[in-house]
Amino acid sequence: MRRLTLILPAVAILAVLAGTGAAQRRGDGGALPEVKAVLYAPPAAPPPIERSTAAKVVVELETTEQKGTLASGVEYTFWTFGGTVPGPMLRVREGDIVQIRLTNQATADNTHSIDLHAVTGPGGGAAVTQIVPGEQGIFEWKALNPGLYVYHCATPHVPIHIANGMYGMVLVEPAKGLPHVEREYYVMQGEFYTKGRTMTPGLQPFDPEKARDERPEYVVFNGRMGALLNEGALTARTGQTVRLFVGNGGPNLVSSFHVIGEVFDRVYPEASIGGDLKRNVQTTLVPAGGAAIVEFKVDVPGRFLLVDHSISRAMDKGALGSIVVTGDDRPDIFRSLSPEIGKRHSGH
Ligand SMILES: [Cu+2]
Repeated sequence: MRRLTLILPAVAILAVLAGTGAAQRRGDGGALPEVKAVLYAPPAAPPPIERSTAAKVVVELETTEQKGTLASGVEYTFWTFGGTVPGPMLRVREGDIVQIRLTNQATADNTHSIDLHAVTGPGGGAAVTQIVPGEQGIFEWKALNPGLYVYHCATPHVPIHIANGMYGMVLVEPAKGLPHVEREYYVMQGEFYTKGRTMTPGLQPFDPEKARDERPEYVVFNGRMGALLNEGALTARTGQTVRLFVGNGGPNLVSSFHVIGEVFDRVYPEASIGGDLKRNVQTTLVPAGGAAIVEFKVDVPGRFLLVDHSISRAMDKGALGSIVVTGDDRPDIFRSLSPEIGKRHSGH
């Protein structure tokens, strides 16, 4: 209950920010064909949009509070959009009207909301979606700027909501779409601040002091240690081009995103679409509350590790994923001349 007293003043501030003098004109979404967004669990990205005209895209999203696995033997009570960390990736087209229908699960204990960085409007939507358990908030926004954007809960105390897993991404495709690639995946980094040290077993509560000091026990891709390893690995075949939609929920750390044994052929820096691409990049920065889009052709079979190259996070705190590439060897591109050493080294 103590949390409620913290929430109320800030909600009042957000309500003021929303303003009442804004034009009450109806949006132009009414005339557009209506499309229901299909939500996919990460690391799946929704398929490219095939429409060549605008639509009204209706997104039904539920906030939840649920126990889950943070690492082997470690449990955590995640707060989520749609039951996953990160929440489902949304994909709309530049010019679309997007209707967000946000429902707060009736069994939850906390108010939640959504701030989408793609939104032009008060709080990115958070000013009009502070909803108590069992309530629904609905608003519409026009996707004016193409790009890949983070969304997150913006209910005070905001760091707790984000650190508990309340983030995801929305891709606003440019009107002409993105260039065709064979594989697309959705990867999002985030930190967890647990009372117990990394790998201390059992249900771990959130540690507000560690969050304040920006000292996470876990830094992970897609909500838990090992989410993208072993059976969770991303996959591709040699010769294919892979596009990763990479986000960083934070709440605090900047990611130095790198794929070991690959060079990004193209990077959309800070997930900007329409600006200059960077070419031949080894490591790209993904700010907290920001994103990047990276593309690389996989030429050589093997296991390639995704890391935050602030490397203690990768090796000690979980910021480690993988993409497994199958296909024929390419000795013209890579070959070992010391096969005995290659055999005994099973790491990256
Ligand atoms: Cu929340």
